[in-house]
Amino acid sequence: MNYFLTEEQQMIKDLAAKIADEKIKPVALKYDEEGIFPRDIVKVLADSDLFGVYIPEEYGGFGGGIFEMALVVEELSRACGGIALAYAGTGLGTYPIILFGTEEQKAKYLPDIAQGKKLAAFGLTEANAGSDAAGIQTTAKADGDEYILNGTKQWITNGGEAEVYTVIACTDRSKGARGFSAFIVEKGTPGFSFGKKENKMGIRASVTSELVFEDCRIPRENLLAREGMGFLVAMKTLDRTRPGVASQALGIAQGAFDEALKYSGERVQFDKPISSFQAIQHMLADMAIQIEAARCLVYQTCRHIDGGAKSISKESAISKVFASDTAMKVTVDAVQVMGGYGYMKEYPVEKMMRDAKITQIYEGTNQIQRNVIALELIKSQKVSK
Ligand code: COS
Repeated sequence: MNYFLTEEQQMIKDLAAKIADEKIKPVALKYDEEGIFPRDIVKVLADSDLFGVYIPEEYGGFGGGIFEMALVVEELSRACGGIALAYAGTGLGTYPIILFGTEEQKAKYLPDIAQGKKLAAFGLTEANAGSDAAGIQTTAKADGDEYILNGTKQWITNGGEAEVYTVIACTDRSKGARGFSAFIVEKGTPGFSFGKKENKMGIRASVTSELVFEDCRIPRENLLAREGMGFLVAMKTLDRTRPGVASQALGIAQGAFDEALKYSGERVQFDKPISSFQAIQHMLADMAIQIEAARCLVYQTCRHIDGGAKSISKESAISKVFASDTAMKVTVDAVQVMGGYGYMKEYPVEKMMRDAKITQIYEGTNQIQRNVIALELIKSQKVSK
């Protein structure tokens, strides 16, 4: 399908694809097996100016949007969904600053992120606040011209590796969802440390850690937006980054499909390549149908958001659900097409199947996405009455 990308978008996609094929594919299995954070790949992405594609030009970026970010994430994820996360997790941590940062905050943080000198991370989730994001316990107490943060964030992508963290904390418990605030916290701030590093099923080249705040003092100027707007900062960020998860899922699905298709032409059984059997042909066709449908949806959702559409929560959730469910199905089928070999760690589809699972879970489980979609549908019906 020709998606009629602009010349710049095609260039970005091709560049990311080249890095995926030449630099990521050769190390993907090793980094997964050994849980190696891909500092070398981060450097290649930085040297190629890919970190800046979604950052405004005045802060050293390319001036693109969600779509440009998604194109990079898709291509990198085709080779490794875990390695791609150093990049995608930075996007998640950076968007609160792009959306809500003051001139000073943007000027201070975005240029280094655009150049890939600093990675970012987003701290919302806690041990008892996953789907129920409003259940967070981390507090930020105003004290003169500072805030004092206390609490622990859990399962934070890029935790420990990133230099810039956007963190949601409670400033007034009595106000419910309007009692949260968002802050920028820099690595190295006294009272800010990193706890448990998780041992995961998939995306093992990505680091997932706890963020621990113990009387961590940050200057008042690190408050993003206004006090009480933290939940909104989180929700508006996730509305824009869920298509990023969708593109990660899309890339993983494409990577698994490519492997299965290639294998089906090489593997001979009953004196014929298995691609000559209709049972395999139909599986391949179904995989291709789902991937193309997911790509149409993800690309159009990105264009919808970048085009300035007002209502984006439902569309963003739809693309995340569809693409991640597709990734899960396609990777399972890729393993099936490749049979015993597909199940072995020497072949990449086993890893892709493990990597795919998280896309149905993080940045809001697919059940939460369905809540978002259903609530929007019901709301729109009430408005039209
Ligand atoms: N954009 C703007 N405002 C939003 C919003 C959005 N997408 N979603 C919610 N809000 C607002 C609501 O309008 C409401 O505002 P008012 O107080 O003015 O009425 C407020 O935020 C609270 O919303 P709501 O009552 O719907 O909040 P809930 O606690 O019921 O939670 C869900 C809503 C489930 C959608 C939210 O908790 C969520 O997204 N959970 C998943 C979190 C997640 O993605 N975690 C992964 C972390 S990053 S890996």
